[in-house]
Amino acid sequence: MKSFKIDRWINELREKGGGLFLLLDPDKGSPEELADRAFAGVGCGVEAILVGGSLLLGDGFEQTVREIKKRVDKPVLIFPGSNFQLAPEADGLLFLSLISGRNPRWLIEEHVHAAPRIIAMGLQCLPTAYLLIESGNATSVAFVSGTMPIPRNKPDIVAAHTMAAELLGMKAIYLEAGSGAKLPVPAEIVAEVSRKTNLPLIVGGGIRDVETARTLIDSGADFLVIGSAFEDSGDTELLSEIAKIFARE
Ligand code: 1GP
Repeated sequence: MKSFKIDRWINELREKGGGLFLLLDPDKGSPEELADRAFAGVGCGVEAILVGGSLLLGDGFEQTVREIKKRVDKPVLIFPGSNFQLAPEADGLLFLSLISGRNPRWLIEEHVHAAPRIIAMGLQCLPTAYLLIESGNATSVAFVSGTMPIPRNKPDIVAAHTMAAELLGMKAIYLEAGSGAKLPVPAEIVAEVSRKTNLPLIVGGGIRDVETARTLIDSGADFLVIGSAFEDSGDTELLSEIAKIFARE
């Protein structure tokens, strides 16, 4: 994928109707097992593999990205939980700034530590506004980042954040309920953000069934991210069914 350009790729995919991304946590299996899972995901129609997690306990991150790259022909993108999650073989990186929070570490500090290595590795970045939405349970990302998610019943507050992100020049929005969230991002929030901003809109956290996926897509999500549901069950049918929703003829 030498000619791969991450911002062009996501905008072209969005114009074609969006797509499903599969998130793999590098701590949840050996590099080979995760590569198998990525391969299965691509077989179900996922458009990209995201690799990352809030906490990285093992030391196999680079190896995991390398193994996945050997097995799939879709972009392998880093979804970094910290500046330690970098790998030169990745096709790109969601350069996340946790703008729903007020913790400088996740707004800019991790980025400062990562930037020289990102440039040295030649990794392409998609500057992404990352927002945590309250999801009915405590999630790793809220705990680890030490930030308070935005209340579920405040679409206007979420939209104001995403409007600011667009004015700041960010290139994508990720609305996050948190991995294993009890409740996914509310459809009303997705709809409000979709109305008020014009950036590729990624939604993830707590998506476990086709109906939820359909509602989020109908509300304006361009991309959905599934992690736990596939990690827990290996249910390829679920991934295929959700991937098919995007194939609007
Ligand atoms: C987490 O949005 C992703 O960052 C995916 O969440 O694991 O709940 O699918 P799940």
